[in-house]
Amino acid sequence: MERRYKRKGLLWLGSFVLILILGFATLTCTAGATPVSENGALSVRGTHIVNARGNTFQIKGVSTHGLAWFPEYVSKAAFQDLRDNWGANTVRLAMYTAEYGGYCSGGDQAALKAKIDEGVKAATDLGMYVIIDWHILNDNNQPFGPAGQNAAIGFFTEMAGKYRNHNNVLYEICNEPTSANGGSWGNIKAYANAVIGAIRQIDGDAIIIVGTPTWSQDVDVAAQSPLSGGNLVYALHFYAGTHKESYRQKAATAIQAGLPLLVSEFGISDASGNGSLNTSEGNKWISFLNQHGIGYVAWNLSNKNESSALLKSSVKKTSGWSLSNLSKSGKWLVKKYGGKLSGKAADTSTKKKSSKKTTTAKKTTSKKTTAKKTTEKTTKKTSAKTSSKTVKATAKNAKASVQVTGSWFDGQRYYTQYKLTVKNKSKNKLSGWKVKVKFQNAVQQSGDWNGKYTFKSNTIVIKPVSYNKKIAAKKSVTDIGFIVSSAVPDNKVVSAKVVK
Ligand code: IDC
Repeated sequence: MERRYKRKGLLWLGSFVLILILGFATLTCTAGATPVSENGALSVRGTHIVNARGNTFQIKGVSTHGLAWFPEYVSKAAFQDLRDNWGANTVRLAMYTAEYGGYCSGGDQAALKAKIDEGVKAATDLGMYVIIDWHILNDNNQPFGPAGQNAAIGFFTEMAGKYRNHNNVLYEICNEPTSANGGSWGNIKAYANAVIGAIRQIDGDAIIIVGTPTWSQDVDVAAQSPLSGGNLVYALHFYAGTHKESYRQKAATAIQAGLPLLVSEFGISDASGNGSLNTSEGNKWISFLNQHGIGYVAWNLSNKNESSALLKSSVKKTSGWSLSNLSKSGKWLVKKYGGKLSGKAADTSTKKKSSKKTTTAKKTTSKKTTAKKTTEKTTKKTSAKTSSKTVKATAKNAKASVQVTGSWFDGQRYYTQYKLTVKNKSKNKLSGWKVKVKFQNAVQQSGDWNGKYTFKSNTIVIKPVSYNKKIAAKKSVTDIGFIVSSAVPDNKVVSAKVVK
């Protein structure tokens, strides 16, 4: 008898455990559904990107900043936040070809490719789509000329070889063609045919994103004479602070002509990536794109001190962000993407708690005031070191220095990329600055960022932009850079000085 009972008991226990296991497996399967597991390989049909079942699939992505610039945000933990808390299904890996350790301007190519591998692996593990972006911009080293084209073919041949069996990798072959970098539609087409040809020999069906003239705005021009071949989409970029209705009109014209578009980069700042945000134009853009089933990817995942950065500049965390860690752009984006962080339920619960929070907050503020007082005291004590005076920058109180960060030859001219640092040596705050850089021989402007530049024969005068104008005592501004070209090799900098 006893034995029998025992056996029966064991049987019951066994079935119970089995049910538990099965139940858990179904649960984890649903919980484990990812954008890629649900949609499979993407392709292009008509003016839409579609999933494996042929239904319109809207990319909702986040772009990294430059991979050499902010490599710390390329990780599984960060991308998982984008997927689970921000509502993104795609990551774009932006690899500059010229600026800041660019792939074609002396940047560490092996390190850049290792970053891409890391990014693709993270996205693949998370079931997210990933765009490998050849981020041409201010490069006057002719990205559409023979040297640029060969570099792109070499790069994408390698990428396609590695990722041909991935169903989640997209290739973006030229971020933003401009007249300055030689990107007329004719030149882009010739380049695209060559680069696409190279990719297609290895990977027959991955989606390829092709940039369009004038910083990927003239999709209407591309629509008049599209490329042949399947699974191609054309890049449309906008920054809502600058690009409004007339640019949506261009998009509408292109769509009407049957051109498939993807907004592989956008922001709600102005076109510089900085300045005030225009959320109402941003909202108009998103509803326009939703209406047409067009996907979009937001610029940029970093804490850079610029309004298009999606994280607050004070936030040092590289993943595990709360809503309060996000910049205004970031908060707006998460709301648009319907991410968990902006969830309505979460909102109401915080509202209920908020009255409590304010009172505690008040208490902490009063504590803070005492803290402030003590800091004030200490600052007074140390005031011999720094002062609250604001003065103009002179050669005496500030120092300018330039550093070569890359150089190359395009077959005709010699290009050099520089980084400029302006250091405030004094104990006073500087209200502004102006730097003169003198070369041995004449230079031509080929690219610049984060400053206002005047080029004249062999000198460049550089003035700040709004956010790097003031320099606190003993501090420096960095992150300013430019590219010059010379007719002769080895054109050295004679002097870099702070001038009045
Ligand atoms: C900007 C970055 C900025 C960096 C600059 C370099 O936001 O931090 O100093 O590039 O030139 C684009 C480009 C994108 C730009 C962005 C904002 O694709 O690289 O990033 N933008 O200017 N096209 C339109 C705007």
